[in-house]
Amino acid sequence: MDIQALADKFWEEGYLVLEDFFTPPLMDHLNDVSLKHFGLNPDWGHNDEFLSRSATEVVPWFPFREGNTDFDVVEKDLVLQELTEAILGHSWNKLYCMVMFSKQGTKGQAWHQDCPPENAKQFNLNRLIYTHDINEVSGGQTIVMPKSHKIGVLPQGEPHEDIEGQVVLTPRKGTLVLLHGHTWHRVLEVNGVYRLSVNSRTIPADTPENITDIAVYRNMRYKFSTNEVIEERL
Ligand SMILES: O=C(O)CCC(=O)C(=O)O
Ligand SMILES: [Fe+2]
Repeated sequence: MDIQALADKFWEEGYLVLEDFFTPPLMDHLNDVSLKHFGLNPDWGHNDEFLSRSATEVVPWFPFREGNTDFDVVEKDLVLQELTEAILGHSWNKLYCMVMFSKQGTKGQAWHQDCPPENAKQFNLNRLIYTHDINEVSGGQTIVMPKSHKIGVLPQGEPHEDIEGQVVLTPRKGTLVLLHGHTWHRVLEVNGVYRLSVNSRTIPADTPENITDIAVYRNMRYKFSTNEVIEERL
């Protein structure tokens, strides 16, 4: 694996897809651990205003904060560490590991940027791991807008409409997707019994740890720590 070539591709496109990065038994284990935590009908982690305004239906879980160490193998993967360093440079930091669950029939996630794009040097790097197949049948495909990490702010508009040039990702079990936090992205409606993804987030040196506190949607900027819309974008 030519790590530098992969890092260059990431910086060109704003995302990178690596299939079969993790083994099926590890993915089955992490899928089981996650389902044990969530069940199939967990309560929403967000308040009603966020759920209706953001058109985003996902329940987060931060396993390390509860002393669960099953996801440690992912964070300790040496190739993943090397790739992260090639992309972010020296002294990058872990941010947190978040497992995301969506119920059958839910909307997925509307177009967003994980953090404000005004300062190109300050961003989060999503390291997304898929513990089960995501495809046309299951729904819940991840959609990205190539090169949008270099454009700036996501345009105002409909939360879930197609944007010309978007790319639909269908990550299989074991796929790693690296995604720049300024890259415009969304998740389609979930048809399968559930949808899970794991995100081991990291940041470059000198990036504030609350970098993902404010997310940008097409209709608003939302601050999670205070549960408020801090900017209307209608
Ligand atoms: O679950 C996914 O495929 C992407 C979720 C997402 O938007 C994120 O982790 O920032
Ligand atoms: Fe996101």
